[in-house]
Amino acid sequence: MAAQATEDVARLSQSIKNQTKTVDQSTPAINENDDSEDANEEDAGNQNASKKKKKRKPKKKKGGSKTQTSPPRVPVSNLFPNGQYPEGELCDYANDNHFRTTSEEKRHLDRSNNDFLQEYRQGAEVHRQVRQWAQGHIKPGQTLTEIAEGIEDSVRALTGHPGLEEGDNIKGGMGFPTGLSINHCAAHYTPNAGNKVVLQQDDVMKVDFGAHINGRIVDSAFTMAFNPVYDNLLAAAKDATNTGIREAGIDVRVGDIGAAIQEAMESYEVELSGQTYPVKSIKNLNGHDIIQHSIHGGKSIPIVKSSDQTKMEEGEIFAIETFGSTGKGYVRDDLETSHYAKRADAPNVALRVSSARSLLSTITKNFGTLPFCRRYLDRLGHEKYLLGLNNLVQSGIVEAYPPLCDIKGSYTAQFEHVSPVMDQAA
Ligand code: HZT
Ligand code: MN
Ligand code: MN
Repeated sequence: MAAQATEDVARLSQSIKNQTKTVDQSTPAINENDDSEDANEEDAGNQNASKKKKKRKPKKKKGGSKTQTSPPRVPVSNLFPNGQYPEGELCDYANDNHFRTTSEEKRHLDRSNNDFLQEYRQGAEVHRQVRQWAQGHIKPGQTLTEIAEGIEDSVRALTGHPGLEEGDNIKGGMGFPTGLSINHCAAHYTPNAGNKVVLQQDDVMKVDFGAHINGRIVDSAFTMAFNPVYDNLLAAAKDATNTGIREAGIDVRVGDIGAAIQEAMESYEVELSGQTYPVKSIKNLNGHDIIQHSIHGGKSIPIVKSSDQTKMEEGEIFAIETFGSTGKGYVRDDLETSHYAKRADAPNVALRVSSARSLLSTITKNFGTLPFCRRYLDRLGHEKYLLGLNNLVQSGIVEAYPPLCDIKGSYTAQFEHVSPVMDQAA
């Protein structure tokens, strides 16, 4: 498989100079950390695989390990002691008329943006290391619960925020619940307590998780399949997402990005048991901008042709995500809800249900407006909270995000990366 653009937040060092388009290539001068997709997974995975047997193996040096463990447990801040995280992959915009500011103004912007860029780069490094471990270790036969907990324990360890002390999860940790959506389900499925679902050999699973540092959410997803019959479906969504990243840029209309994404996506077809299916862009799923502590800033990036004239603006951060489907190309709410988030514009209403009041206090202290799931309430020790939670949803304080599924029997694939839109010409 060719190297793909997989840097999460990768485009943090985007230059808009007239260079060739480099979404699928690393650019050695700028990008020293191309994760070259799955190429590193064996290394990443096997490092400590035989830890228990090889007792005579040389001990780690004093002063902390400089390599990641498997499963990942070493905070990335230990691996990058000088705080300089990789800048990620450079990607030139498809168009080149994006110079907005003078060099002097740019230097000022670079400095004032530096903290937030550093936080994004740290979150991206956490995502990259956890993703590489997950890609090498997720296998059919595992339960969704163990897969989700494996990812979440890793993200929390690598951010250095276990998230059990009050307020710790606001400083860093999971940016939103680990989506593990299978087959016709495209998004927002994660197991609730007691879920016994086991990943199957012929499943197509979207793994969508977020790492955040100080509310800067790295939102990135990939799709796993163990049967090569789905290769074209995955390739379609990967191509479509990379196309979206290439098209993104200052003053670009989001409707035009949607058209380019759809064209890439729908140039693929998949053959399953002798039947040929055109790959469709799921027309009611979108990419989105991200603002601090909010997974959705208010702008959406369509993945089909659209007349939406909204423009991307300099300094905005976008999650470019695309979904391909062999079904209707349209999702609806289905199955039990697991994902929730306190609304940024939550009304200040008097709550008559006492369990709703105590739950809201927990949500506010531990998640703020970051999305959470029922398992995250369980691990904080909350019990029998469903009535209270539903009351918060009914009161308009908390928003429920039910799983989004196409028709039964269909298959969906997703890829997603964060793409800052910045004029950072050095
Ligand atoms: C909502 C709740 C979550 C944002 C996109 C998404 C996963 O579909 C505007 C456009 C996590 C994320 C979100 F718990 N959603 N990205 N990754 N889901 S969205 C959306 O609700 S809002 C798309
Ligand atoms: Mn996502
Ligand atoms: Mn997203």
